[in-house]
Amino acid sequence: MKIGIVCYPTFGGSGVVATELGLGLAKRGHKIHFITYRQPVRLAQHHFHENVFFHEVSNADYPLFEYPPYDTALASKMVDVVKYENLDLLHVHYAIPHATVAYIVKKILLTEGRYVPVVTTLHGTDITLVGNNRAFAPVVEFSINKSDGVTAVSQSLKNDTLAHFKIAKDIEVIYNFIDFERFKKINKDHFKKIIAPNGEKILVHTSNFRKVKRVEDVIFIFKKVYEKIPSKLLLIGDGPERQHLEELCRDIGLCNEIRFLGKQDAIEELLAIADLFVIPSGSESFGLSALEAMACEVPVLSTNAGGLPEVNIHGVTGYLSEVGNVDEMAKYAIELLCNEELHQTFRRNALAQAKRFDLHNILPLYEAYYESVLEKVMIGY
Ligand code: GMT
Repeated sequence: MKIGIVCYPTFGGSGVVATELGLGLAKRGHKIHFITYRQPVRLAQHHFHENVFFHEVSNADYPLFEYPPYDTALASKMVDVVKYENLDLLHVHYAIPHATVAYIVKKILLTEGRYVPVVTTLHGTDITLVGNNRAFAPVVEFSINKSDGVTAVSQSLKNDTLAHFKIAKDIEVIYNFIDFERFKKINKDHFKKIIAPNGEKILVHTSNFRKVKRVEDVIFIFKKVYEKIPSKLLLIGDGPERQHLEELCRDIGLCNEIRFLGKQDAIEELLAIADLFVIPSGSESFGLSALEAMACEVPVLSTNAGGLPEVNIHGVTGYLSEVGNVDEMAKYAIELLCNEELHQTFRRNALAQAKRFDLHNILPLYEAYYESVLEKVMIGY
């Protein structure tokens, strides 16, 4: 198949999923055309592949435009690529604005007698935080309904979508996935010695440091753990909350125990030395970062928000608590980190659970879904 993938090229989960999906499909023989404003992060990290193409959307600037019209530039590029690369299907990731732009593209191509089916994948904040906002809601609802196929990355996100919007389409749940060739436990003992020279336990959090991630809670949980167990905290990623979080670490006197590592490409090397992954999000459609940790045999301390309970199993692969229940999360962390046998069991369980989301199991689901959408379009529904 010739597939156009539209996504955000940044470190965010939706861009990562879109890129890894495209690369996986390319290895299975499909021709994949990424269309976005910059080369996606995970694409830039990959070697050349003959089936992978990248089409950069360049935004026309003009003094009149206080906000350069990205949607228009993207639509034009999509029309161009569908026509000249003869694409069979467009798969857009993150509803805003991609599902809307895809609808316009479909309409433009129809004027030339060509129908390009559109699959939209909902990732999370496009529904739960941003999409639900009245400034976007009518357009998001309309665009989802106009897609030929709609997928959500968890059952919880599907339920949220149906609760927030009037959706006349079936939504297929296709979970996030993991590439075990990259995410696996590797030996990084030399690195562990640098971070935790006296054998301290290592807690890790990765995110985009937005409010919804509740990184403050990570720090408060860590403070309680540190009071009982010699430990270190690695905070990986960057975002709007970082300055405030650094100040918080100074205020509570834990600067030497908490390290801000910024954005990192080789997350798996950091997960290799982790004893516990902490994700206390207020909202989380799936929690790809938790899955990455589990694939590296790291148990997960999470909230029970959104799709997290579909990934992390309470008392088996980690623990789940109500959002904001820092005391309970710290208690669970201490219990686990003080019990070596339990910790080893959780490590094994985390890996076993992660295997359910193996890329090789999930890719065929997308392929089958594309086929079913194309078939429906052929027979006119
Ligand atoms: O806000 C983020 O976490 C980034 C966001 C994105 O769309 O880039 O991630 C969302 O999509 C990921 C991939 O499907 C999911 O694993 C994340 O759980 C989801 N984030 C939220 O729902 C907050």
